[in-house]
Amino acid sequence: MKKHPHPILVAEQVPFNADKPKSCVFNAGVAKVNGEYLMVFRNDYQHVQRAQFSGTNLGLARSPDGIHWTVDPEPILTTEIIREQWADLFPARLMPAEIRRVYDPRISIFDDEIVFCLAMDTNHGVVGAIARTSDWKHYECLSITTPDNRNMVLFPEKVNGQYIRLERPFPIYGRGKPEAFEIWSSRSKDLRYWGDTRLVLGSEEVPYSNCKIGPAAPPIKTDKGWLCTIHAVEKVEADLYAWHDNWKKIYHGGLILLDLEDPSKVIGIAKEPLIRPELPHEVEGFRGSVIFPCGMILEDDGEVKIYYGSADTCVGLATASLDELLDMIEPI
Ligand code: BMA
Repeated sequence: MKKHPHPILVAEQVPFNADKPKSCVFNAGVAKVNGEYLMVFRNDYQHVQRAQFSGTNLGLARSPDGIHWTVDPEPILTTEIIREQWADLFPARLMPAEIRRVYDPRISIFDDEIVFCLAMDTNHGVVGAIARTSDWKHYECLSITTPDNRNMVLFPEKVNGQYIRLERPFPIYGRGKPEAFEIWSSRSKDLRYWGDTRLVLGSEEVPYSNCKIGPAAPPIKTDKGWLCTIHAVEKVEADLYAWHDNWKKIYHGGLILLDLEDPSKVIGIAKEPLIRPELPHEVEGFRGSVIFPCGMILEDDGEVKIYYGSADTCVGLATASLDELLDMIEPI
């Protein structure tokens, strides 16, 4: 993988929340539509100077080449917008406070419409949401999961007549080990009703993870299978660089290959991390040593662009040829 030495999106490029004591842009979904690159990124900001962030927006950036980005003047999605447009998802007596924030968008294009997967924090748990928009103003909620679930990504096309998603529930009861969450998949005929849920990959099968893993960017189709990025967490003893105390998790980007006909079946895995935190902007930030891919584009010439949240602070870009990535895969 070849990394761009500097982040390709930083908070200083964002026209909103620039006045806040801290503002971060990271975990961005990316799609290419009629030659233009679109990025929906997460923007966490503080109202006042203190350790924790107090608000999260989603912003939209556009680029002619996937490298140089211009950010739209206003956020496209805020907690307030979602509280207003999705009020009927929750009992009226609990709204609007029930929805606390939406974040970590992964975007897909179906029939010229943008379909997002989002994580949504509510007072009754974290849910995965799937939403559709055609104007960046109105967001139709197609489905939400039960808690606790997030990191959902959609496959770019139906497989055997069904939409497929990867997801990462995080159950805390009923298992021998704490905080070891894994990747599951579900299918749907219409993006609304999901079922046929299967366990895809256990965290213990990923050599560079000792706790949790999750789906990263929407997969791309290759002759050999569905190429999927994951994030994989390695807990360490020592404190890592962060803007708060007690940060002890390294997030690596990883790669797996899923069966073309049955994408709930893993057929290969890269035994080494695909993207490790190494560069200054990857190891130092709000949470240092975090690589969190949410976007992947296959170009016509076979180059693959992988966009990742870097240290929960900015957006990084790594590139490789498709052949290079497939060569990393070993049968599981
Ligand atoms: C995960 C998610 C991500 C975040 C990562 C590192 O659990 O919350 O949004 O980037 O932790 O903080």
